[in-house]
Amino acid sequence: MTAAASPAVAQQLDERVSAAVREGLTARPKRLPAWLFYDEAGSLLFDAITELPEYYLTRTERGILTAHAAEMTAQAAAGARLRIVELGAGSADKTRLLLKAATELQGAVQYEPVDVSASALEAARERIEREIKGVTVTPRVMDYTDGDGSRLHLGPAVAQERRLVVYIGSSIGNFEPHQAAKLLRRVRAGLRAGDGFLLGVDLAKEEAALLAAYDDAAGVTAAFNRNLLVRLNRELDAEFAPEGFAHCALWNEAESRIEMHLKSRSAQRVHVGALDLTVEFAAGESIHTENSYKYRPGQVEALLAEAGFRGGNVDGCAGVVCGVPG
Ligand code: AVJ
Repeated sequence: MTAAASPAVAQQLDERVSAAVREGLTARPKRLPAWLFYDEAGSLLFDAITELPEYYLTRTERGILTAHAAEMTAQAAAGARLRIVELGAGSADKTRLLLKAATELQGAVQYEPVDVSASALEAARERIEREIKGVTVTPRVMDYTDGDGSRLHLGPAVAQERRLVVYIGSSIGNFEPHQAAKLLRRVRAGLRAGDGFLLGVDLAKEEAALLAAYDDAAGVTAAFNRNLLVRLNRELDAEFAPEGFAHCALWNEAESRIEMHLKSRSAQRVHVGALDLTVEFAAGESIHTENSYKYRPGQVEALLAEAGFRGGNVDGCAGVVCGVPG
């Protein structure tokens, strides 16, 4: 069963999409927010990206979790009972490694995935409860990026329990550094002494490897990028010709980020019906659709320390488990 979004939730999303598209396409340079990628088709395209030979992120993170899930959960539990909360859980595919380790450690575990997609959460709950004995899933539909500077609501703090908040997949890479810092502070404010945080980030590496990961030979990332335009055509009655825009991925060394753009192949005018808006493009003009920040060694640790965590790096890799000082 897939949980359909309630009409009220669907309408809120429509309004959020309209506002973001109007703002982004009237800005100079033009931009669209990366969260717009994830409609149904976009989520499937992203799943396909994670299996591409060039997209090293998912494979690398799965490797780290496979090697260290037992160590990570034991360290986070520190002898107490562990409860796992995951931000932006999506399909929760890699989290299964942690849940398995937690059930091996303590027999049973409570798992609270948080995501904006009710249908993704429901599918994850069904699959996890069926496949991993001992896991009780209580999904929460919430936009964890919402809420200016306030404490992140992480569900009940239960006496004698420690929470491990999991934020993996390099999702934090989509945030500007100051936004990332703010999110970490909000997570910290939602935790108590002794709780833990597991963060998966991608590090800067050789440019060729980065570019290949965001411009794969099979063209899946290009389709993922252009799907934005397909989505605007469907949801906002826009008249984009997706092939009239080139997929473009570039490495911005100064900002340490991969950027994705959709570059107009010609001078053109595109009408967006639902917004009563006509957007003009010069030949070669682009819409900036994503930033994916790649951290430098030491940067995440510094960000975490500033947010009030004390850290332990796992295996010198991209995974960081840290605790709240008690
Ligand atoms: C889901 C944000 C981690 O930045 O690598 C994949 C999204 N964009 N290919 C990333 C993405 C293009 C991805 N994150």
